[in-house]
Amino acid sequence: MTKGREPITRAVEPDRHHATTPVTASAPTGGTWTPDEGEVEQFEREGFIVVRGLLSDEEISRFGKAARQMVEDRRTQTRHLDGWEKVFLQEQAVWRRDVVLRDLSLHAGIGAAAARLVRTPVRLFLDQVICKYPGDLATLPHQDAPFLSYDDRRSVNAWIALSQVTPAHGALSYYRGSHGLGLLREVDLGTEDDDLLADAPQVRDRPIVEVPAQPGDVVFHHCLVVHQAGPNMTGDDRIAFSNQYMPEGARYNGWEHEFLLDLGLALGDALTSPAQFPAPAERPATPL
Ligand SMILES: O=C(O)CCC(=O)C(=O)O
Repeated sequence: MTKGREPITRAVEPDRHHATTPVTASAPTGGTWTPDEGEVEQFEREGFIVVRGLLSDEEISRFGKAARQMVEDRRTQTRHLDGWEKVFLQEQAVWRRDVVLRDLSLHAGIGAAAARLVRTPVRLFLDQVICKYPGDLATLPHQDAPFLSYDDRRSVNAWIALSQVTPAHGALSYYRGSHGLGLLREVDLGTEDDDLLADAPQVRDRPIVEVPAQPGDVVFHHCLVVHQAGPNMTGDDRIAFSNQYMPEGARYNGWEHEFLLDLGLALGDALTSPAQFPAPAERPATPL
């Protein structure tokens, strides 16, 4: 399915450390993956871990269909092709409004795995459908931490492939171990030339690992690990879902997001209301 634009090839700069074989775990039965101590240490060392086949076939089919529907509904609206929207579509706070996808936002197995990786109970901060349409630009190298509305770094993102993601579709790449560099500056992902690596050349010393993915694969990444994605040079939508988990008790630091605006948060508030930031497997009473 195309949206009628020529693919724009803003390539991600190749790197002499480039590798395409990530260190990988696999979920033996689909739907469950409980990282053992060695895998938790691997995540702590590398800043990310790839889990093949975490979703079951039934989940891939159900969630994939619902996400495609959301992407399709949005495609028919006018997209403002500037800023972020040249890079990917983001549909946020999905759990509050989609009866099917909320099961992925509140997925007990993925949430429990995230909690084990950061060694603390977690709540969902932000869930979103992400679609890189055909022709969408590369996602520039960045950390997630500068965009988070809390300062606690025990935060992990589960990036869940719902379509095939080859390098040509804009696969994610991670600078292995770059979370150890600490907090870098925010990147304006809506521009084409905000070059974090120019200001933080030490990132280039870290090997970059590209992560092609199949539907149902999940990459867990630390909020400080530097990552990027290539442009979508295919005619297919690259569809993913992502859950950003924060540690229990994280406090609001004033960073605004549109999905937070109606929640009435004050600086320093604990982000612990189950109706606003559910723990995985909690079933908030919020009407859909
Ligand atoms: O999907 C992408 O291209 C980037 C996603 C990302 O940066 C993230 O989920 O943290």
